[in-house]
Amino acid sequence: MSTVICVGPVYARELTLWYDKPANKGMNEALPIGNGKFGGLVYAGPLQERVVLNEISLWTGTEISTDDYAKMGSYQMLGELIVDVAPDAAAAAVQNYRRSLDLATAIHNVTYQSGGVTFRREAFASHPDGVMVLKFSADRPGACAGTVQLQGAHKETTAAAEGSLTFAGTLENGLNYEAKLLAIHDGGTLQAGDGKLEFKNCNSVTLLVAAGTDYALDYAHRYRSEKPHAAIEKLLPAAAAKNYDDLRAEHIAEYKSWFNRVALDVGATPADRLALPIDRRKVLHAENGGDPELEGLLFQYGRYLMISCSRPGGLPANLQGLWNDSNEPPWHSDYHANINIQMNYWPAEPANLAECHTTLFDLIGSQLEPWRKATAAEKRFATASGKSPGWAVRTSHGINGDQGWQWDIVANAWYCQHFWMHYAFSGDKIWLQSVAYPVMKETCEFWEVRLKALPAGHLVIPNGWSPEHGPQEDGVSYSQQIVWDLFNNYVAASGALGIDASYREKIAALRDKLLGPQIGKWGQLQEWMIDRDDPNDHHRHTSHLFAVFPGNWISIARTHEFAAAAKKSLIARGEAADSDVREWSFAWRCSLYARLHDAENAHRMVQSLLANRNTCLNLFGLHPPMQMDGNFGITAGVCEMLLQSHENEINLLPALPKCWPTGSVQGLRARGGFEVDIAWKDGQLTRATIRSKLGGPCRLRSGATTATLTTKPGGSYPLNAALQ
Ligand code: FUC
Repeated sequence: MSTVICVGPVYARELTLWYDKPANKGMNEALPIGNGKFGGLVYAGPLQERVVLNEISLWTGTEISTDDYAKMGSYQMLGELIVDVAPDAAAAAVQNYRRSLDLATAIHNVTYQSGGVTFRREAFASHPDGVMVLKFSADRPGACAGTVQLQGAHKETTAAAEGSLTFAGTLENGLNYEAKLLAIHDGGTLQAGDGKLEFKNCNSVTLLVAAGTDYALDYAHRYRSEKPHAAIEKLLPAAAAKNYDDLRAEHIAEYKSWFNRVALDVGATPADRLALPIDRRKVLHAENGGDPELEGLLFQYGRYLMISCSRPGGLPANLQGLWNDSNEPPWHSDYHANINIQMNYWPAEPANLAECHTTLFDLIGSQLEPWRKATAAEKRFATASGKSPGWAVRTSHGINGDQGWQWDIVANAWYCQHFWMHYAFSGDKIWLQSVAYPVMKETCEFWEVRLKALPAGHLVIPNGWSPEHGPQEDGVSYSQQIVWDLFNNYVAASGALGIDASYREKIAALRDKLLGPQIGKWGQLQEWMIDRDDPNDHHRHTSHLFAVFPGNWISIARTHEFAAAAKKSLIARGEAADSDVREWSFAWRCSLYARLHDAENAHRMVQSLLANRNTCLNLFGLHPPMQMDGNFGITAGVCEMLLQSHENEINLLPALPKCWPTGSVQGLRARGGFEVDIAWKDGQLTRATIRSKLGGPCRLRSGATTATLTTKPGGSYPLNAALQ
């Protein structure tokens, strides 16, 4: 059975992660649900449902800029929901157990049989209703019984009242938070007592959970606003007034308005493979390939996770997205500015979730003031005039003006690339002028005063660091490339807006004097000004290849020699099993190979990400315990394999691997305000459709064939293999 399911206007293949065993190791095995701000990891034990609850703004920390990581804030766990079902029959035999997460509907399911009864549970996090919903039901009337507990992760006392459980608290930094559960039963009884709810002889029980904090993306009010109590007290009764089927239908419809924008089909998996649970398919595929639907699912998982943890008005996905089962998560589950947070947002524009990208801009905007202050106070940033214009950021930061560990001096410029990207895909000049441009210009002002001239006249960034590799010194390639990217994008931005012409000329001149990429003694792209790269160095970062991806200083078409050197470096960096190459490294390498038009190696990265070394049972990126950058990064990598638009043209299928001979993709976005559908057969483009949002010329490429379309705003242009 090769299932093709209808997901609205387009068709996609099977998109269900399913397992025949409950989750044991939480972060690695439980399945994530989320409405962008509030979500949970669902463990799905047959006789106990446990959901680790998370609220994306539950952070410790206050304004600080320090090298001492420990002093920075940390993302916290909110609490957990525990439902012991059939507590009197814990020993009852369970048969045909199955838990699953359907990416097409964002609904988690559990089914099993016990004592001749089929039990069923559904769970989802609704964005339109702002609540998590869990329904426990059975096919025999009156068969549902159990106890419900809601526990905070900070030693709160839970209050049980008629049909509800509540806990609330205040973190050390004054952040107030609250969570509340309402239980609605059909038939039977429901009683409160001893901090729990107990239900008996019910036909079904529906639990509604809401949570919030008084966090606001607002430095002027020191990141605080209204306490969450009133909002929770509004959300829960409003949701309780609806019936379950309506809550479910509204959730699915709203979720699909995001998810269905892109459909991908890279081939059918044989029926015997498809019939296996994901954990088996994952191992078989990583070893032998042959499961294209799993690769399609991995691509869509990145989109699912983004829709579930990064919604406009909220916070961006942190190192673990939204999901966290500890108050001391690795790296504080922070925003890591030397690759990780950027990688999280690589797929946002091409994979048609641009609105999710705004969470990153809002967070940066809300932190600029404390970052400016910290920059001005930092001795190493003082200039000859004594002033330090602009802002910089350390490698790790939180959401309360707190940042820890080393300055990543070019992260400000890398953040600006995201502002530019958002404009480049949408063409929204009002947003460019009001939001992006001021940040980009201020960042140029930081950089223009601190470049150092070499004797030959080239400009270098002083005292940089190739993350987290080698010495701190002048002219590190990572720094050169990222500042070049900033200047280049700034010049384009001010040109597009027709403003600041003389400053634009100044920045263009500085850009053109920056020391460029250099090719070293073994033909590699140098990581440093000094030709010291070791061909046996398999470090996880590929910072010196920024200019290939996500930058575009180096390209196959324009700078072939440098592209060849970059490929040498990339191959040498490798992915050796005994190296520290991580899940996110594979994702970055995927996009790099795609940009170098090396389809087979790009695909190898996709396949390798599914190896147990790189992904957990629940397909989260495995960087003990987990990290989500690899999930987002691989979605971006697949986009780059199928469509590239960084060279002022839309390149269709620039890195199509042999094992995806026939397929299609609908709804990818390209720079210039285009949306693109592509179909191919036997490795060759068969047709494409370009939808133009803004109008204007559209340059197209398919291999050596090129064409230019004249488009109108709102126009749709079907093309054949000859681009006609
Ligand atoms: C970067 C990486 C590490 C890890 C950390 C959170 O610094 O070098 O591998 O992903 O971020």
